[in-house]
Amino acid sequence: MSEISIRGVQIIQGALSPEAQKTLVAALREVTRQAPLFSPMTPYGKPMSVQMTSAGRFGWYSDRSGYRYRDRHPNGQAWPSIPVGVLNLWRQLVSAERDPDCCLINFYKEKARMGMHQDRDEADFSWPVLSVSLGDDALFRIGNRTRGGKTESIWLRSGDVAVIGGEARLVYHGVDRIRPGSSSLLAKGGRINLTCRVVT
Ligand SMILES: O=C(O)CCC(=O)C(=O)O
Ligand SMILES: [Mn+2]
Repeated sequence: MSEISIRGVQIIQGALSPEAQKTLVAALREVTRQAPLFSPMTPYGKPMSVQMTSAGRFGWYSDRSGYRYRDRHPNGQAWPSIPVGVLNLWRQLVSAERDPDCCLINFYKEKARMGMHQDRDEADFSWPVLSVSLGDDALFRIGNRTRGGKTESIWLRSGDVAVIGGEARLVYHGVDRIRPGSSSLLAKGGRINLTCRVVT
């Protein structure tokens, strides 16, 4: 385990052991069984390349009406609970006082990417965002608190965890690409990212 900070984003490399990663993936399979992955539409009318679902009180959602949180999956059911392994990470690395309201589950197939954006659909930016990487490596880009300017990139690997809080809470960030086949954690390949946030 080693820790680095890039533009205030704290990255804990190797935070999850291979065993812990496997346990988490099994729990996530149960979440996606109840709340299947879907490809949200951007407000601009293009489907995202990343597939998503959520666990927790709220799930992140997007369509023609914009980005927001909803209390149910598009199938009409409440979101499943956040797996305890994720809650434990949050309690260790972010807060033992309050659990996250949302654990967004992003799934990247080989060509998926995520454009530069801020996480800003939450009510209180004093709460950090916790981000967990599982499966194939991802080239994560970190920019500034306003769009544009110089950026720095880092390859996030399976088991790495990032805490995006404090001065870094509103930095632009995105995923340029994944490195297909770089991990054997997921039988069919790809990358899972978990993004936990306090919403209200
Ligand atoms: O996949 C990642 O590492 C980042 C995901 C992200 O930024 C988000 O879901 O807001
Ligand atoms: Mn984000």
